[in-house]
Amino acid sequence: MTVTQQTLIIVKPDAVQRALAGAILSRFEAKGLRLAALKLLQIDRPLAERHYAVHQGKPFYEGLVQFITSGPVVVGVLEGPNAIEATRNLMGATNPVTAAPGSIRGEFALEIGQNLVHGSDAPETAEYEIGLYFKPEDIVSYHRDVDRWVAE
Ligand code: DAT
Ligand code: MG
Repeated sequence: MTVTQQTLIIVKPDAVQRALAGAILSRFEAKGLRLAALKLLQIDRPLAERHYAVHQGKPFYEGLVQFITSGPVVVGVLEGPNAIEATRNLMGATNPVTAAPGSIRGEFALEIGQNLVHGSDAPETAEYEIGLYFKPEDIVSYHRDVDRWVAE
């Protein structure tokens, strides 16, 4: 079933440092998803802890927080039909070694700790994560003329 959704993406510090931010955003745009919000910032520790709260206590948690706070990121909201699952599929599996060729992680990354991109994994997660980075008035929900050529 097609349902219009919003999802949060983060172009992670490794992607910004490797000058892949534009290429990664392009993939989502080319898929047909709309950017509904976008900004560059450096995530601080309290924000990282809120973002990755579900992973607290896992062996990789500390490294994950260190990594996501290590440099600027580009954070955005994508909107469109089935945006959450479409974004996750474009990202590829969490471990880039097994991520499908053609996916962002499959094409551009090699290590789970530096896997370039984040995308919300469910509607509730998306709502929570969007709220961490954007005020309601920062999000611009709109339609483009081309949208009717992407989804009926
Ligand atoms: P995803 O980013 O695909 O949603 P996740 O939510 O399970 O994956 O984990 C969040 C991030 O934590 C992931 O992008 C990279 C890191 N991570 C997950 N599992 C890991 C592991 N086993 N070792 C090291 N880092 C890991
Ligand atoms: Mg996740």
